[in-house]
Amino acid sequence: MAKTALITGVTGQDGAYLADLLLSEGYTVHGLKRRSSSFNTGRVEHIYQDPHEEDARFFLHFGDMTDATNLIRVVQETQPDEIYNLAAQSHVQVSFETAEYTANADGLGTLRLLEAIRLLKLTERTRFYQASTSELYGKAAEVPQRETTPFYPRSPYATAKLYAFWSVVNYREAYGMHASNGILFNHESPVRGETFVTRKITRAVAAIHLGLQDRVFLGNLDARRDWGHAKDYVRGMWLMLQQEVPDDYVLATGEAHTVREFVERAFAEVGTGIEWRGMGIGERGLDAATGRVLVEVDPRYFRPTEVDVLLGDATKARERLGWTHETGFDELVREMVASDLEVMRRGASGVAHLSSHG
Ligand code: NDP
Ligand code: GDR
Repeated sequence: MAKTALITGVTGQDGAYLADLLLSEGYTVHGLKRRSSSFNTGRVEHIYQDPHEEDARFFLHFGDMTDATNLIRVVQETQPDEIYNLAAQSHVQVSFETAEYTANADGLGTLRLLEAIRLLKLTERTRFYQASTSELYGKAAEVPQRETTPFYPRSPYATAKLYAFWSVVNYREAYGMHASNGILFNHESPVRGETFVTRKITRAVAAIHLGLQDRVFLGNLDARRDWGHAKDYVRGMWLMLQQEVPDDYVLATGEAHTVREFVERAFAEVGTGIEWRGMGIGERGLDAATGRVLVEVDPRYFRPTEVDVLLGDATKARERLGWTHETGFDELVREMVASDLEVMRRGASGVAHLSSHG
């Protein structure tokens, strides 16, 4: 029998890649989408099917993680074999401005879904994946971080996700639910949200190269992240729910780079070398050939508390799930820059709205 999955956050980066994967595995896929005054289904447009079509296997439902009755109804209607809880206010810096909302959507939202499964007596049937995060490690006690590394969250986003993480563990232990946490390190793609640092950089590189933008303003250039490709990571999510026993797993590449290195690598894709001048707030990145300023540090992108180094050890996932990443750092940057160049050349991405503050 073909399986049915419910994906919250289906309109986001990971939701779109996961929906693709599950449809290719023969699933019927239901996705939760928010009502928005503007179009927000661009990432899943290529798989959208008219629900009236007889062979339709992809369906969208309006919903919100802050609305328990809505979540209960959608779970009841769809009776999923698997729920992937990817919906979240996922921007760390924004969470400092919207702390209560982030706690509600990311923390309590997860609890609402777990409760929906319990109330609808689906604990035996429905497997649950929680989008946990390397941000839980925050000011980490060890490098690299693995499943046993203690958590030390450094933002309202991370504290909300901490609540969600432990709710999942508790429902697993209390009710025997097949509920797993994927502790995923940063993963990116050409459809990464435009205000996360990688996509902000690759869009800026494309726009600067095409003469559409002057320079890009960034925050902490010294932060180190373990960046992988979203396509690889959604496969790991799926593998977690195919295991007999639920558990928590780190997914990571095992390689970390600074934001500064990401900038250099991305500009190298368009043949531009970067020379750094100054330090801290005054630091600037110059075109090595012309001396033109292309990168400036703007303290408004500094966070009240920063996560300095994230580097993951995915040994457990490799040994138990057979998971490993396929796309390396250079390939990831190349794909993102190439995609942004193409999108901007086609003029398809609201180039008129581009601002150097991204
Ligand atoms: P995105 O920000 O791209 O997508 C988030 C999704 O959640 C969007 O579909 C968004 O809808 C939806 N959403 C936000 N708030 C609500 C709400 N209140 N109710 C319903 N839906 C909501 O994130 P990613 O795809 O990058 O990440 C997926 C998940 O994985 C998130 O939970 C994130 O925190 C987590 N994560 C991500 C990592 C990464 O590096 N990408 C690493 C580790 C964890 P809309 O499109 O309308 O905004
Ligand atoms: P992160 O991703 O906070 O790791 O969370 P982000 O790309 O926002 O930041 C990464 C690092 O880059 C530094 N930085 C900047 N960040 C942004 N957004 N904009 C800038 O201009 C800028 N300049 C420097 C940041 O300070 C930070 O150190 C992502 C999200 O997807 C989360 O949902 C997820 O849980 C974690 O990854 C793992």
